[in-house]
Amino acid sequence: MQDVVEKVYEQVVARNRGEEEFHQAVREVLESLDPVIAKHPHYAEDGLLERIVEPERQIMFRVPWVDDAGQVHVNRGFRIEFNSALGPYKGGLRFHPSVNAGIIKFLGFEQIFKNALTGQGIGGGKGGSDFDPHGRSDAEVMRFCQSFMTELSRHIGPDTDVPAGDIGVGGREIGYLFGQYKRLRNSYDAGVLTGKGLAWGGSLVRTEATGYGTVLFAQSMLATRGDSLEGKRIAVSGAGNVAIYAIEKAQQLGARPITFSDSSGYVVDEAGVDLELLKQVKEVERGRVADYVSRRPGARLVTEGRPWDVPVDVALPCATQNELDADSATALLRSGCAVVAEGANMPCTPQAIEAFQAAGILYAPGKASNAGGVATSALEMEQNAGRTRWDFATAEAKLTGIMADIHDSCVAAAETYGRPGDYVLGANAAGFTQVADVMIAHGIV
Ligand code: NDP
Ligand code: 2IT
Repeated sequence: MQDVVEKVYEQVVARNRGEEEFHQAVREVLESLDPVIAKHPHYAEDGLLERIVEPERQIMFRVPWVDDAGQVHVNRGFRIEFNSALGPYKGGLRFHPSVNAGIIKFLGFEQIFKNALTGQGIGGGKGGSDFDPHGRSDAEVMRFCQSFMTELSRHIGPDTDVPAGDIGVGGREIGYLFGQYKRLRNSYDAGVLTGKGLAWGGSLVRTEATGYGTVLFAQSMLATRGDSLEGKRIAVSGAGNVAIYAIEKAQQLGARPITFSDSSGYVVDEAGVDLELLKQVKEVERGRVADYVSRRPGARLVTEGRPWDVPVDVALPCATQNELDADSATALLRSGCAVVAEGANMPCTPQAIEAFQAAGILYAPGKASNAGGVATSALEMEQNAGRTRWDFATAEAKLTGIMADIHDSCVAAAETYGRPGDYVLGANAAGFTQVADVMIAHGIV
């Protein structure tokens, strides 16, 4: 990295001790900025880099709640309002025991550039809690969400900060959160949360959007090499919202996804994933991947290793950060995998990304390839503001157009800065310059 950029990185590490995921996300963006700063030195003036790596506001709060047995639990809640240059803070809430300030900060930082790439006027934020919804009753999840929103409601609003789902937060949780917000504010501000139910302000296609968008991005990358997903074998990780709808869109485009996973292991189904069964097990029953295998002849459960050990043409990591390391990358490359598109946020380690780029395969960073989810959240906000509701085809056509535009702006930026085909540089440079130009216009704030 250039001296000026390296200094900013060192400051981030010194100021945010022990927050490795945040350091990792910042380093990836700053490294990409070398050619941008070299061409446009004004981006390193007036403390712009120092300002962009510092959240505008960080909120941390106690979340007390009572379980079904009457025992009191105390979790920690977070909301990082990272950057509002382009619009209200926007980004999901993650409920997972691993959540801490560094993880929420890395997610909030990535969200700034991802949201800029969508072109929809949304700033970057993220939140969550170390609460673990697994094994909790609906009543426990409801009481937790009500306690969480009791504090969060002071900080959010349709023009201020608009949370949505992420790991552990889906339609059920957004419902409980919205119910409590409405009660506290005595106001039906539908636009305060996205990922809502269809009967109370939600948008068609929001459920499918992240997974669909990731696969559409992979298809666009393949098209640059005159190829398509038709007939390709795909490894998917995760078995949640993003993974399920990545599998659905891949099947619609004629590909054959053969794996999915959760924290108990991964499933290999050489005949191709039975999507109806997977939805039944995961969305309806909230079960484990073993419940799929017990009902699907020919499928096997592997409890050691990762889906990346299975020979495939395309890999779609859709579970969590740093789930695909250098060894996994080597295994994928050895088996001939030629496309990696991230459905999750930062699932590939820096060493894995280096291996993919050195091999010259198509690799898309999550801030570009998984932007369809937040883009469709912005479409939900647009429908809420207009008190209107689009049909599935209209919403899906808009998502498809946005993903194509994101792909094309990554390609164009990579060319502008001298590394054609480098989607990491393309996404970071295109996202950064949009935010930076507006921050300059707004003055030193
Ligand atoms: P879900 O909670 O619906 O599903 C998460 C899946 O990943 C589950 O199968 C879960 O297994 C698995 N998983 C999560 N953490 C771990 C872990 N530490 N180790 C092993 N497996 C794990 O979440 P989503 O599908 O919504 O999110 C998946 C990824 O996509 C995340 O990185 C998220 O940030 C990203 N993303 C999500 C968007 C959205 O719209 N929902 C938008 C853009 C990105 P288990 O149940 O066993 O924990
Ligand atoms: O990481 C993400 O982009 C999300 N979890 C979705 C955020 C949103 O506001 O829809």
